[in-house]
Amino acid sequence: MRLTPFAHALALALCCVGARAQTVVTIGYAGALTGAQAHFGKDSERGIRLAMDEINASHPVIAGKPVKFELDAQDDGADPRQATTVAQRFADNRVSAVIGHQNSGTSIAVARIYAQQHIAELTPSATNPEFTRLGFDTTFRMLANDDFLGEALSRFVSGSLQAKRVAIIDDRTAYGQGIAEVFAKQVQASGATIVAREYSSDKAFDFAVVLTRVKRADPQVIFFGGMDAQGAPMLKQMRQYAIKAPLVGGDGLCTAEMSKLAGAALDGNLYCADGGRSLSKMPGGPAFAAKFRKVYGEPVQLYAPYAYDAMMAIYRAAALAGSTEAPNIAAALHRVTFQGVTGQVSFDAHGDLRAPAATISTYHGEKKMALTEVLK
Ligand code: ABU
Repeated sequence: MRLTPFAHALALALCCVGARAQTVVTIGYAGALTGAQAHFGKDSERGIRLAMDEINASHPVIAGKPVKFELDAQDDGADPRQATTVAQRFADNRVSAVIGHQNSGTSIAVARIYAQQHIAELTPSATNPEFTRLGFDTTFRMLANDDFLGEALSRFVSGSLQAKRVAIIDDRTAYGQGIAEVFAKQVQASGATIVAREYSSDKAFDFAVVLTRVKRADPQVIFFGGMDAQGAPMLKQMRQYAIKAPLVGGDGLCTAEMSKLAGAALDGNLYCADGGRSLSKMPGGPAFAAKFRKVYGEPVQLYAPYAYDAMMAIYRAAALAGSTEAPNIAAALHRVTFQGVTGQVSFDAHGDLRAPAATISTYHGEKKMALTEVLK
């Protein structure tokens, strides 16, 4: 049969559109995109988008088919109940993997929903050890957990700061309470005494009652398990009450935002631990920081490089599996190994990093300065 010139052109067009058609692969992301923790959530979302743009620009092909990755970013408000609604939506929409959730409380609350659907849940920021010990093979963490951070901090407090009298406050969240308990156990084992144990919440901004009691106990160090939105006003109020002890805490306090929130009270008065190497020492850190600033006009807060690596891990898992189906990606993530922006990415049987790191930093003026690095 001979085709008319028009039919020939149409057939050619249909053929080539078909050949170039891309399969859209949706990745879910969940974090706080509104509220006092939105700077964390936006930071991670931006890290994921940088990775996704790079992957899509390379015209990825999985199992012989061109694919395009798309992000479905949802606000879980750092709230376990809102996170459950988001997780159900991702499960119903059959996303190929989820990056998140941002917080330990939200990540733990939704882990079963993803496990039942065999959808991988890679958190770039939640550090409570329980998350990867729930018995699911779909939970993955891109940074050190609070067992590692709590131990690094207790060694620093007992060794470098030579503190013997320690006060501990936590915000009663899964993260704040968890890291405070690890720190308490470790620091006592190092010979220090806990002279005050106080509690607050992740909605509090006035710490007058707690700090009055802490001051009476005369600690050499105050440990706070919580986020920068509470840590910064706490630091300011410590100065108002003429408390000379420094504030010590985990990664939730170790952000770029901290210098904006705490202002002059920050200078030399905070020691905090990141769950990885400092940005300048990460293998891809300086290049990532420069690109991030160029694209977004702002510095990295904290978790963007881990979120970037989470997206790269998902892409590599899809390539390894030769599939974009969620269960195949989740299974292949256990075999992924690559040098990411943050360091070597490969997971142990629980889904924790095989080679985590921690960095203890302080702030001189507004500048974050790394003091001690701990590598596994
Ligand atoms: N890692 C501190 C911030 C997130 C969380 O674990 O809740």
